[in-house]
Amino acid sequence: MHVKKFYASSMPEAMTAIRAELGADAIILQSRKIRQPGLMGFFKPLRLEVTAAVDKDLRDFPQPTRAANDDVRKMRRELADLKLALARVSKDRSSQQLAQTVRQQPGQYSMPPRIASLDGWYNRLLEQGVAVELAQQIIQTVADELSRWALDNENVLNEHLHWHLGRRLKAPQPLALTRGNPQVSFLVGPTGVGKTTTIAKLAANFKHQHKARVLMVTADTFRVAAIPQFQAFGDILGIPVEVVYTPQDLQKIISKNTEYDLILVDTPGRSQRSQDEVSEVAAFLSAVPNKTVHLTVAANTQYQDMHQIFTAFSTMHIDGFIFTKTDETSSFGPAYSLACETKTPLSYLTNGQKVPDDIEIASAERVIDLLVGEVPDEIRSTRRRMLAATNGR
Ligand SMILES: Nc1nc2c(ncn2[C@@H]2O[C@H](COP(=O)(O)OP(=O)(O)OP(=O)(O)O)[C@@H](O)[C@H]2O)c(=O)[nH]1
Ligand SMILES: [Mg+2]
Repeated sequence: MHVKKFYASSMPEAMTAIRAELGADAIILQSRKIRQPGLMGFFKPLRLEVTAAVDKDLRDFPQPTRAANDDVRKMRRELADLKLALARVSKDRSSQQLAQTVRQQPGQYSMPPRIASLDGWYNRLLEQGVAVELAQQIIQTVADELSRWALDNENVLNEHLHWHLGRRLKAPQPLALTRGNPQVSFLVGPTGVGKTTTIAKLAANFKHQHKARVLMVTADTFRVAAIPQFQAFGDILGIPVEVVYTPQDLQKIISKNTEYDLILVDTPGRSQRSQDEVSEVAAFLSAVPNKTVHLTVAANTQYQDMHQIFTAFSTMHIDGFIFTKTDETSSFGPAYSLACETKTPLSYLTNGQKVPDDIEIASAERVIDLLVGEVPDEIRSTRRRMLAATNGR
């Protein structure tokens, strides 16, 4: 058994040093925050002291022991059984409904009581609608990385889980301006999810906060009243508006409006079930070589439907997601799962009908809040440092 203390400013930094020095089998025995030595240490930020150990045979080390052995193997088996049982219940239910089933049939699922803390987290993720397989992976990874002591320590476990939830997300890709070179940005997605409203929110924010010259273009000439709605947003916001009927129209509008910083292109809502309809939108995108494309999905959509939407629209290159209507659901798991599984950045969240206020960049912190609820200040500040160290969010 080789035991060593590591000092770092964050858990990811400590983990990197531990993995480099002790290897992938190292486990964390303990972690605590300590003040830096000397008089001036009082004024400096707290350091993290992490005790880690590595040994091929941990049986000689009675307490704390690695949680990732028998318990976890048993847990893995039970999770696999659970997955099979759930799959049998109904193939087309959302994972949120599946979580409901878990609660209704507790006999089908019993985590070993010795890792009840993980059991609680696992159920919480399922209740939020996180996909079963993803929830299993998250819990499994945490179980593998933390010692028994850490798993029983609520704060350490919570911090670690929050960090894991955040590090699975790609960094958001909000629109970025290059002066003198108009950025053309499309919003695509199913009907009624809030594409036009989100375009208006983005346009107003870029105009007022970034002093950008913004042009709004709509290719939605299908829906009755779509053009007057678009025109009304333009008038209220004082932003010029163009309507295009064909991909060639769009090409012309873009090449003659080079003085703008941002050209936001609205597209007609298309059903993911109709590949023809989606292809019509794709034809508008093909007319513009340099562009960004955001797939707009309502956060209250069922998980299976979200997957279908992503599959149908992934014939276009999707740069990021915009999840709308977060105010209309208390389960953010399907949206979180889709972003993780498709490895696609989650760029914006919208949480209401108000233009321009109800939109924000999807920071990992905000996403985790939506997923697991608001957290105490202490966890929030540690989490912010850990996430910043991981992916600069
Ligand atoms: N609660 C809530 N409603 C929203 C949000 N975003 C948009 N809406 C509302 O959703 C409805 C549809 O919004 P639109 O912007 O017209 O949706 P769309 O995707 O452009 O619709 P189509 O063009 O018909 O495909 C409107 O009533 C919006 O006010 C949101 O974040 N929260
Ligand atoms: Mg619209």
